[in-house]
Amino acid sequence: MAFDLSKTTVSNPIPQQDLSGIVGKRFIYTYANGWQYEMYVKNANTIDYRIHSGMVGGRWVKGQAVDLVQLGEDSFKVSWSEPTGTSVAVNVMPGQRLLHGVIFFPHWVEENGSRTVCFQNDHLDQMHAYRDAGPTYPIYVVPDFAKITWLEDVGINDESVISIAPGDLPQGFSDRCN
Ligand code: FER
Repeated sequence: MAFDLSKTTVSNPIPQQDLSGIVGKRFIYTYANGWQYEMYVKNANTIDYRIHSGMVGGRWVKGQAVDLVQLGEDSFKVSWSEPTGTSVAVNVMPGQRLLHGVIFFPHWVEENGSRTVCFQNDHLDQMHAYRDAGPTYPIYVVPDFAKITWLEDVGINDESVISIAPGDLPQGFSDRCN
């Protein structure tokens, strides 16, 4: 059945949810500004990701808690706040191979992005310390569309999908298109 937004009401504004079009998927995408990212939607509440290029290229993260909702038949929204204080909201349209992200960087990341370039899970206390030291403001807002160049269903909760640093992948890994 087609996605049905018509049944929402003031007292029940939440449309029918079917996350099967995004949960268990790995996708690689390049923003209009040239930054290349990879996201694995490990389950309905968790992503793993790698940043292949851009302002904080080389950064990678496992087990980031996210909010994930369906907005339309081919439209999903993933939102979260990082231990660094960076917040992200990504709209994903897998069927259209299209994505729109808005990244909200604290000022300290804009000034010293390389501090966040690591396997974050091994440096959570340090990231929290940087976050709390700031400065937070002004927030650097980066809104951009991206083209999804790779999309595959790899299944849920597979710790091997994102398990090595972006720089340790085989040559050309992120440049493959399908
Ligand atoms: C994305 C944009 C930004 C994304 C992750 C980030 C996995 C994370 C940014 C950061 O913490 O520096 O599309 O997808």
